[in-house]
Amino acid sequence: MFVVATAGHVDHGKSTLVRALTGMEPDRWAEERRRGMTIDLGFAWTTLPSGGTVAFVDVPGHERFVPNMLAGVGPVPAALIVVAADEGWMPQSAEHLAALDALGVAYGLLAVTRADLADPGPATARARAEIAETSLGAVPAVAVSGLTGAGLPQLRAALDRLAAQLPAPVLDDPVRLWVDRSFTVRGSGTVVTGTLGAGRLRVGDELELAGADEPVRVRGLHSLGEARPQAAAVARVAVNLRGTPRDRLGRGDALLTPGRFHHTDLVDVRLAGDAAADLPATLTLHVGSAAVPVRVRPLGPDTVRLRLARPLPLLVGDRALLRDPGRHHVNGGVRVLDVAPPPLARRGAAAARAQVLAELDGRPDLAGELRRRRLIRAGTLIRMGVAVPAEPGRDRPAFAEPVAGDWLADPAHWRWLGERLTEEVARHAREHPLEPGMPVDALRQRLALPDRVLVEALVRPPLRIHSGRVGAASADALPAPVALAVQRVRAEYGDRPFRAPEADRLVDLGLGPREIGAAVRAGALLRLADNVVLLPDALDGAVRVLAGLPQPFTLSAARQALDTTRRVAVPLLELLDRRGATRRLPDDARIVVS
Ligand SMILES: Nc1nc2c(ncn2[C@@H]2O[C@H](COP(=O)(O)OP(=O)(O)O)[C@@H](O)[C@H]2O)c(=O)[nH]1
Ligand SMILES: [Mg+2]
Repeated sequence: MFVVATAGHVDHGKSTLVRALTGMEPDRWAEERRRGMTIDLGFAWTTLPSGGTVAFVDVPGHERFVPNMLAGVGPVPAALIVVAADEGWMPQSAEHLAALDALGVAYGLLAVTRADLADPGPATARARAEIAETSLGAVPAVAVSGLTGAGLPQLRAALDRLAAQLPAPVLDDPVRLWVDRSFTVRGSGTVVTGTLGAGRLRVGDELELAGADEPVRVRGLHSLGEARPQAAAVARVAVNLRGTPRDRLGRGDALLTPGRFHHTDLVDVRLAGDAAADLPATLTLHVGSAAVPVRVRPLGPDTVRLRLARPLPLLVGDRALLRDPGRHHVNGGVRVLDVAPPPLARRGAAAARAQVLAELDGRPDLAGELRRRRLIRAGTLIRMGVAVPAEPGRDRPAFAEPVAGDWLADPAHWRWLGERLTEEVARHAREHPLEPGMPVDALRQRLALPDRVLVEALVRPPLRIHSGRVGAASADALPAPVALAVQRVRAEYGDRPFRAPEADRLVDLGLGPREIGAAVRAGALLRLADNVVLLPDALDGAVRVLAGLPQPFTLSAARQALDTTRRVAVPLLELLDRRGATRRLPDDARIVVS
């Protein structure tokens, strides 16, 4: 289905045109029919020559009802702009076009109506020139008469061509259905309607409703007047909700895929339109079908912070518009840059923030978010509209690998935290020499980390966690028999550090695979291969010895210098290669990397 919203000045023939195209009555209210004027949104649909369906959201043109118009066009990506041949370009032609431009609507069509009353040429030329200046660019124009039916076949064909241009909807995206109407159907309960722009809905789905504690359940779905088990974007849908009172929701609310949206009453945005400094302190933010009063705080020349009167489920990159209801003025389009911006408490924070915002363009950017937020859960980012590759693999860069649980960290910040942790543990050991390490929770507070699992993930050998404390792993911390065995290795091999105990000597010492494993985890032994272990300080010693050799050196030269056997020398050099201390050359000789 292809959904298009009408736009244009009052009495220019929008509703007449929708009626002529669909045979349906877009003016639903008795008052609208009595006054011959659209007040609220109307809905109608028809089949196009291609066999596809077009659904119209017919909007009111009168200046008093611009907020209703905005609720209709907000979620719809294409517009049918209507201008009367006999009246030409009028104030709400301009205001509606400014709104479409502010929302970044890029697909449209011009219908010059009432062509039976006047030459459509001048109105067409003026309207096309105005539209060309906006996000819609050059649009096709068709002269029509809703009265005589002239031009309607051409308009249908043009609608078909427009439908073919629209990008395919993303069916895997979460649902955010902005409610444009809600009513009660006897025997069924509450029904809401909206334009489903992405994702799918099925009968039985649970959805989130802002402000409701419980999820709401889809009891029935209608699209184009028929009951359906499911609906896929793009579609006009009517959703029957189980057990949700009618007064719980209305226009401007949104039904959401649970857990996928961040409700926010504070956003930083970029403006296209009036300069930030020229905006009044209070305006109305229109996004989706919602209209919410906002307080405006200018930050940069074209960036502002908006405090919303009620929270909305907004995502980075969302488009919205700011309007001054008193002046009938669309102040401009808004691109959401940040839906969870930092507080601006310190002196100079606003200026610093303006600099950060100057770099943002509203395209979700995972690396940038991590750099700015340093540490954040993947789920939190996803709820802000920042995609995080879920599966390890080709598409997931290293910085998108969780450091613990679903926590992501900026790599530089994570390294810095690791260093801080080591310092704190060392300091604690100096101040409390008799304690067996620093409590994990004290470290968590010291490093201001939001979750214990982060502390645990930062602990690396030679540090380790034991009984809720982080301390230096030492032979003392090992089970007594293992500690004793390691001490004997040290006694026997301390003066020939590159000689590894033979397998039967290990057995004599009581060092089986499990004991060796414990000693290695504690950092008391270094395992080169099965049954080949050295004392942990051997690595640095080996690099010093090898650096003293003429470079490059052969395996045999290394073995002799280290006074050891191939059994040790081969895996030892391979380990040094892996750690980047030595490099193997094509001819199998090596050099020490300084
Ligand atoms: N002669 C003529 N009158 C029209 C045409 N389209 C609309 N009208 C009349 O113009 C008035 C306003 O039309 P309407 O569709 O309600 O305008 P809207 O406010 O843009 O929805 C009505 O009296 C219509 O009958 C047309 O193509 N030719
Ligand atoms: Mg109308």
